[in-house]
Amino acid sequence: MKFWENDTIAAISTPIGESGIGIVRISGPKALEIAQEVFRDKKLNKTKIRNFLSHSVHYGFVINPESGEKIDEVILVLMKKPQTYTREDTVEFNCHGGILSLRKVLEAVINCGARMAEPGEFTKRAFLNGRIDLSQAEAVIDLIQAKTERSLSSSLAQLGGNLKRKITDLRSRLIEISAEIEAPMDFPDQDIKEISPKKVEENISYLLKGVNSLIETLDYGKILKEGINALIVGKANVGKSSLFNTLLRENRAIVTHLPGTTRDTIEELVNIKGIAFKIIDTAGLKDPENVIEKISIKKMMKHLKEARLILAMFDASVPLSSEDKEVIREINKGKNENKKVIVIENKIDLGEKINREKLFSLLDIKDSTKMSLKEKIGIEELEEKLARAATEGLVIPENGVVINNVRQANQLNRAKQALEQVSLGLKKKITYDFLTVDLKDALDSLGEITGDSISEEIINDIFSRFCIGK
Ligand SMILES: Nc1nc2c(ncn2[C@@H]2O[C@H](COP(=O)(O)OP(=O)(O)O)[C@@H](O)[C@H]2O)c(=O)[nH]1
Ligand SMILES: [Mg+2]
Repeated sequence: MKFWENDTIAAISTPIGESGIGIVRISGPKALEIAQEVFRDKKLNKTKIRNFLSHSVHYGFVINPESGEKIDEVILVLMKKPQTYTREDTVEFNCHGGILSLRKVLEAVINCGARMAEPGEFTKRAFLNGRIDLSQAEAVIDLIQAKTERSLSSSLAQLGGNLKRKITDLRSRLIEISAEIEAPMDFPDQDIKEISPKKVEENISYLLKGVNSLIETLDYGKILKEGINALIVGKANVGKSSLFNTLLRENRAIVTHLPGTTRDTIEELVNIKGIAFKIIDTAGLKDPENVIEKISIKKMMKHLKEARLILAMFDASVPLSSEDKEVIREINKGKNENKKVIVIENKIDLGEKINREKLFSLLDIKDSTKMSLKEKIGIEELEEKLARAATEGLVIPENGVVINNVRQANQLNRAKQALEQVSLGLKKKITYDFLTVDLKDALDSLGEITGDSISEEIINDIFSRFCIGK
């Protein structure tokens, strides 16, 4: 894809398959002309589309302009620039959603001079035409892929420009300070007063604070975007699969039958309190290799490494067994500050014979969730604990500005390092002209987040992750 193309593009913008309607979208300087070639009104007459009001809809047909044969009955949606997604003239044909008719409509449009759009090319045009910045364009992908309410509202906020505004604020502060530093050097004869190191230092620390507060939101942003792994562990028959099924039933499964990362697990993505959790259960006794329970516990524990959350289940109705102790040993082995363990005492409907003090001291915990999956006790409490554990210790910004991708994080870290260099330089009292390189570097890195300073390859890389027709 070339950096800048001013031709007219077209694509099927709805999923391929049978559906109520399907949309073929055309954008570019010739969108109206091309649409006119293939569109006929209800009496099959050619109409002057340019005379239609912008943002109006029209009933008619798409025909093959060579043969005159009808392809589909459609609603034409006309949107003249600049108030469109791409800021170019845009026409959308709402067709009957059959695969073949959509392809034929697209083909007719292509034959009349449009080019097949590359993935994300409509959104790329919105960016190149200045309607949105790069952080907003990235929010479009996140919005499409959002699986929970929280990730949806976070990407909507970014699409609304909250990250863009924050970055723009930091950049303009940087530009101001650079100008004040450079002016006396650029115009030595004009007797411009040099800015005091104290004032530079104040500005740099303001900027560092701003950059750091964004970097801190990455962990939360990633959880919103990618979800968090929660592994259920416990001895045989303690109720692991029952818990897995209960969590699925009570909460919408986001993706059914997520392929397990290994053959010995089943995993489902569920939405609990607005956060996506990948709940992992060991496949259990259906797998002949797992019949011997000792092996099963070992296999389960193999997954301890990758899980951020462990749901450790014990049977409250019987004393702790040697198997329980093996589970506890494995959990303790894998413990670290990034891992959280939620302890569940299941089957309380059958009485409580478990030695709770012993359990708490072996695991070094102060609290557990008493549960009966049979009587539906403790499930809401567990869900609240899950949501709390997922976000505990993370910075959840009040203003909603969250970064969630590595590209943005890398640029912020680069800006941070450059600003720290400036700060160091001030302490060492080096001359101002040495600071300007680092100031420029900080400015460029922030500019890459919004797309103000960015290379063609990076832009192409970002938009290639989109789907066709967006
Ligand atoms: N009484 C009672 N039985 C339960 C409870 N939770 C699970 N069970 C039963 O315990 C048995 C084993 O459950 P399962 O979920 O397959 O355990 P897993 O081997 O850990 O996956 C099943 O018969 C369940 O119906 C509970 O809270 N109370
Ligand atoms: Mg099971």
